[in-house]
Amino acid sequence: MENKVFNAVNWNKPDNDYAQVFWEQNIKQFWIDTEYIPSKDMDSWKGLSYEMKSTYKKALGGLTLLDTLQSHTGMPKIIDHVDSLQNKAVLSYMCMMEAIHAKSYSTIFTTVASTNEINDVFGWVRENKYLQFKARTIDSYYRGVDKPDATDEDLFMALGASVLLESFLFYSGFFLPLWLCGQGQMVASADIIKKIVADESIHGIFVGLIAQDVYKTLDNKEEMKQKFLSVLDELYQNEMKYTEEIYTEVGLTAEVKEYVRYNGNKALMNMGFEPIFEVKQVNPIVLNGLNTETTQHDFFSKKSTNYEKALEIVHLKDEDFKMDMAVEV
Ligand code: MN3
Ligand code: MN3
Repeated sequence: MENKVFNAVNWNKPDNDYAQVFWEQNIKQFWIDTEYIPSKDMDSWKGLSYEMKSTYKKALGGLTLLDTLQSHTGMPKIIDHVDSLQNKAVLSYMCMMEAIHAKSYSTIFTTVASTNEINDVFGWVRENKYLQFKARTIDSYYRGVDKPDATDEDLFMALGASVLLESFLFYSGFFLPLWLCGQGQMVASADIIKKIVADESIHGIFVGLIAQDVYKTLDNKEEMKQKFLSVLDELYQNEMKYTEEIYTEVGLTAEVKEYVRYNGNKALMNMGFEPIFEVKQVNPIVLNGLNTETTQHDFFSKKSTNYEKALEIVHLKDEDFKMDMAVEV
């Protein structure tokens, strides 16, 4: 066995000019699903049409699949193959949040849907060919880094796939809760969704920066860029069909497709590439759903104002409980 040397992560010496900033921003954004109260949405849920409920459940089911894949495979594979120990630490934190994301949809489901309905959604996820295509495609690039002869090109494609998942593939699903929230419906559940959107926003930027670092070292940049663009195109075609399948019955297909293209351009920018999709206008109700005063999702913005956790923890000691019983007479 070779004598491999193991390094300890040293945060006193920056690995790059962004890991520290992303570490801090990620921690500022920490949240857990159980601190939200989606049961406030019960009346709103009852007021939705059968078709709208059906689309909502499918949208959340699809999102659950993507966050499951990201927490179990995407982040761990990337963590194992990037060089910087500080980047690995940031990714590990993000990985934990992916598990919270994946769980949080269940927190919404369990409030609004019956056990049978929930089982139907998870069954639908397993059988939906477009969702399975998304997962299979992204997963194949994640697993590419584990080949015995894997190169930096494989790492670049895994990072690129991750950016596509974070910055592009989620948005056909995010559209509906944001659109409903923009009109005052399902608002409490949307607070959870908006926390996820805010997290995915920094995940896409961070993984994009690592991808750009790897890209700089490649000899065949143009070839790899084209390879990335062809994966994007393949997934884009699939997103169009997925969108038609789940949104036609509620008449939102055109708007969702536009939102998908808008986010496709964001994914490209996160990779350091030029936007390629023509976007006329994103449905203002969706942007309204994102931009209520309760939540900010812009990078480096503060924590949302509707959720404040204590960031400074003071550990209590036994002495703290010894009250001074001396009474002045
Ligand atoms: Mn996530
Ligand atoms: Mn993510």
